[in-house]
Amino acid sequence: MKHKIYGKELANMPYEPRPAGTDSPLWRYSQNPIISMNPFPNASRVFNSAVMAYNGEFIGVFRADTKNGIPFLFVGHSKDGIHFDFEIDPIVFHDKEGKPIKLEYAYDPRLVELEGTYYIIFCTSNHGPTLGIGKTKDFKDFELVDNPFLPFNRNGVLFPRKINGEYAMFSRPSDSGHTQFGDIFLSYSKDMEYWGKHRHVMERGYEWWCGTKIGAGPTPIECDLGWLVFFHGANLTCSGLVYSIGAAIVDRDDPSKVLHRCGNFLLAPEKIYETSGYVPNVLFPVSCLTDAKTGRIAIYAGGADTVTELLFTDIDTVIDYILKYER
Ligand code: BMA
Repeated sequence: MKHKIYGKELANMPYEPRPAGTDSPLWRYSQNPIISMNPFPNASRVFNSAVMAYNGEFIGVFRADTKNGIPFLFVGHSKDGIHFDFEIDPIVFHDKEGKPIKLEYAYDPRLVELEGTYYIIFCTSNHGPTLGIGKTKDFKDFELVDNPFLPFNRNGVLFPRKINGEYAMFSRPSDSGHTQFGDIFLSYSKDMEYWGKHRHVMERGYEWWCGTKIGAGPTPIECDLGWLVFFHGANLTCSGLVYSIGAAIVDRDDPSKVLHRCGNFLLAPEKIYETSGYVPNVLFPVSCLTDAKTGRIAIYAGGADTVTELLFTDIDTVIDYILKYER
């Protein structure tokens, strides 16, 4: 390996080598999609969901659009990171005093362990879409932080460790609807409740494929060059937005500094489960697993707002590609 992932080993993560005949920097699992429509009672579609290693196995917080169309978050368990058993009741968060909170909706969760607590960052409503921060120690009891961000905001991605002593979070300020603009920003917090020191990180419109908006995806991966950041980029076409996957490397001590940004997308919707579905032409990366020993990376992504799929790469392949097509 030329490059190094700074993180834990994860020998049992799902992985397949790049198939012959492709030079794509990301490749799809041969058995995709891993979660198809109607996977459990009251869930019509599970997509844009987050998975992490947990107690030698895997756990996920899943966005399921329920049978009345409203998205909520559900826990799922897996031995192999591919086949999941879902809990059929949605996560119910409570406030600091233990009082249950009734959310209007919850979607696009990101999941990260930090100092022994598991944080779920997702989109929920506080008089319009904005970021919710949930926390749990055991995936049974879930507390919600008291309205950390103003509306309108989405795509909150928490860094997996403090940076210069503070929590750091990417987000994408937006509007109340299907936002047709959006850059990635960085915010800091000393206590996970009050966020500030906002910095602009990356703009849309760098290239056509991400001309309308961009938003951070999986938890940033710490590597020898800095933080490897996968993100989605959307481009407005005559038949709506097309969502592809991009990547960049930002500075380890100041993630608002972009060191390398790939001009090309890494993967765009091509397969039928990405180009056809509830919302066609959406490939939306949300979480990843990494193995520091081999440099392997697995990405969980939503396909067409309908299914969940797995993609693979490795640290050398992805960094070589970013540097080759750096803009
Ligand atoms: C975004 C979010 C995502 C969704 C995408 C495409 O605004 O709502 O959940 O995957 O649109 O519909």
